[in-house]
Amino acid sequence: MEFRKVLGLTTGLLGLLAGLAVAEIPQANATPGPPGNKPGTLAGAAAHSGRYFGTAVTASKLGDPAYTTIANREFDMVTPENEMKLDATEPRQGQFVFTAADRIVDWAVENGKRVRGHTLLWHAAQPGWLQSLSSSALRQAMTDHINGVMSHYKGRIYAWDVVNEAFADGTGARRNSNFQRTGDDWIEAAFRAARAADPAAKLCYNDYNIENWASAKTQSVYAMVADFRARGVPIDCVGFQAHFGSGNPYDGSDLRTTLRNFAALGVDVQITELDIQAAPPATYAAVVNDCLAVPRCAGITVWGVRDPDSWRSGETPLLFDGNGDKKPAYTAVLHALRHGHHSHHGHG
Ligand code: 9MR
Repeated sequence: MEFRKVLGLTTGLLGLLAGLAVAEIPQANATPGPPGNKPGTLAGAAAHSGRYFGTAVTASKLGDPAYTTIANREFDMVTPENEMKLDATEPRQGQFVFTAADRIVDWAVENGKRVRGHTLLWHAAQPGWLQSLSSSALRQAMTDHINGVMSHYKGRIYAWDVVNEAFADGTGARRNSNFQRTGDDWIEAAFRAARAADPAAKLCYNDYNIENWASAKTQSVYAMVADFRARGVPIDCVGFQAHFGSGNPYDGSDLRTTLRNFAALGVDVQITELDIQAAPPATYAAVVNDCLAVPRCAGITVWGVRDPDSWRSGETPLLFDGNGDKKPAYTAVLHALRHGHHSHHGHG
């Protein structure tokens, strides 16, 4: 964000202070949610315990006032749904394109929101040139990609999903991907490069189907994070996507156990892509309560605003319907955020 842009978009002393903070203090992106948080909103209710409440945002919908009205009112954290993926940001090797991602980041900052960067290295959504590389050329391209994207957004991202979905379902082995074929140490190399590129950003490992403690995949990710912590590989957070439904049922208090156990390793935990098949209010409330119960659970992000915005729209898994009206799940989440037994999330 340009300093001048901050001045232009805010008024008076507050704007000046915000501009100075962004210009001079690298940790400025770690300030709490916007002062505009209203009590009757998800972000406002979450802020009471020091947490954020976020949503995935699509750049192409930022011109739709029905969409932006809800997104702006209810959420104080934003994740670009696709615009920061490898195919979007580096469509040709060494030629970075940030147009769509910048639209989202600018919108977020203009509206007092923080941003989760998603994602630097993922087996999916890769441009063709990257898929055709291997061994040391691929490893170099991975590092170059991290440096290119993170330096563009330096100081403006609350947390990066440095590596996304690197483990296989079922066995808990590493997922077989071009990245994995460059050697087991690709994940730690990515985290080290990321720390150097933007020391102010929290660095997360993000995955799905790691909500249930007993699953082999969860155990493998846990072992990796424990190993990273023990060896000083820089990692600050673990993102639990939490795409729940018949394929990945929400299982009672199990998510809370998982969040607690990961937090005990000394990392923040975050719910990063929450959606639940048919949006049962009780399950949504239970997920919120699981996060509230764990002091190091920093916040919750839902994966889209209205049901038709969802990647699995047929399952109507979100908090707002196609008319933009609040669903019963919304009311359950808001109630849990306001009245649940919550621990306070400290700023780590
Ligand atoms: O919701 C995203 C969808 O629009 C994209 O087509 C898809 C492929 O890039 O990715 C979806 O988001 C995924 C996220 O990036 C990682 N976790 C699983 C999400 C749902 O598939």
